Amino acid sequence: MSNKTNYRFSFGPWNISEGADPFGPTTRKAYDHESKFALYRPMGFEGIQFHDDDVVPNLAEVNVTQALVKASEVKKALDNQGLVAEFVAPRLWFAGQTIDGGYTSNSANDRKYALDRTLQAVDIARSVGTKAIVFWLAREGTYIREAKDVKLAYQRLLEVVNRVLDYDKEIEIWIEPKPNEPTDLAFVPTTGHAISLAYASDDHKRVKTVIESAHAILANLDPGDEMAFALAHDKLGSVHLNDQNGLKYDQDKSFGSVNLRAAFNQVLVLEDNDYGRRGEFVGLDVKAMRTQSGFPVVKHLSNTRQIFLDLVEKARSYDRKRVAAYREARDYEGLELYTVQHLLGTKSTA
Ligand code: 3MF
Ligand code: MG
Repeated sequence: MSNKTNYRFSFGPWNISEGADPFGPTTRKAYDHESKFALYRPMGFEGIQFHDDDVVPNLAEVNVTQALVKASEVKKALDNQGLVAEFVAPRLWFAGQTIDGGYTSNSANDRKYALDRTLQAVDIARSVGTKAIVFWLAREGTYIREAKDVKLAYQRLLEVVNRVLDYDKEIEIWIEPKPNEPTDLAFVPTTGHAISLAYASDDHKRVKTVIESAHAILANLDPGDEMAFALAHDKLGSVHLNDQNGLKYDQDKSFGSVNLRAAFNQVLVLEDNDYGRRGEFVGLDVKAMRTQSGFPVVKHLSNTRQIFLDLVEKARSYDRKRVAAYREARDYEGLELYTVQHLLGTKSTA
């Protein structure tokens, strides 16, 4: 029997969306941004993942002081509802200054915009009550490889990491790797890249990763193995659980909905390594199907949480002694049948 962590769950407001995709408009009415906060506790969630402009929606139009006042107000609203901010991520993929990326843009002005906005995101994070900022390096990459000097780009990324660590001595940076989309070739495509950036930094203990299942699958890697690798370095800041049907666009499907066994193995890695005992969240990053109607549409979130908890039960009842015996005998065929039947809830007579 492994640990009995009571998992805490989080998701970002963008996970309640209107169904637009690159080929068609919205299919659902927008649900008021701040009203979303009231949906969290009743569904069993207590953490909110934020982009900087999810905290301060009109970020580009307000001055620095106004932004922090707004962030403190949001903090109070969260306190009142028993919620906490898990992290704040600077949204460096929307503004005109980030068309060619931020930290790795070929334009010095754009790079300055990205750094300034990131330092502001740190202040917003502290005001809303979290010490974690997430770098999802959306447009840090290229559409054609000749467009940027890649070695220089990695040096620029490291410089930004060090600037942020120096700017706030308590802040943690969690890098969320992704191999492609929106760019063709992304810098920091995998957990290994993120962790080597961490070790190259001035204070590696404050540089960790967020591992999103779908992002690992898009890199043709196993999400559970990526999580285990980060845990082996004590660098799993958070997870973004979801699922992905092969090497396509980023699908953000409900956790376990495509590959139940890979989902089980992710839960097993988290369970067996006491993930969550220091307050780490089980974060979700799931999108409802465009076909789904309702107001608000949240089943994909509650379903994913339930599937995770069901898999925790499966992980806790997985007979570790039996597993050890199969390993000892090197009977992996036997281990496979036991594992699959454990998931199916069936029992073989063989
Ligand atoms: C993109 C993502 C993002 C990040 C988010 C926080 C829209 O594939 O997964 O979600 O998770 O920006 O870093
Ligand atoms: Mg994500």
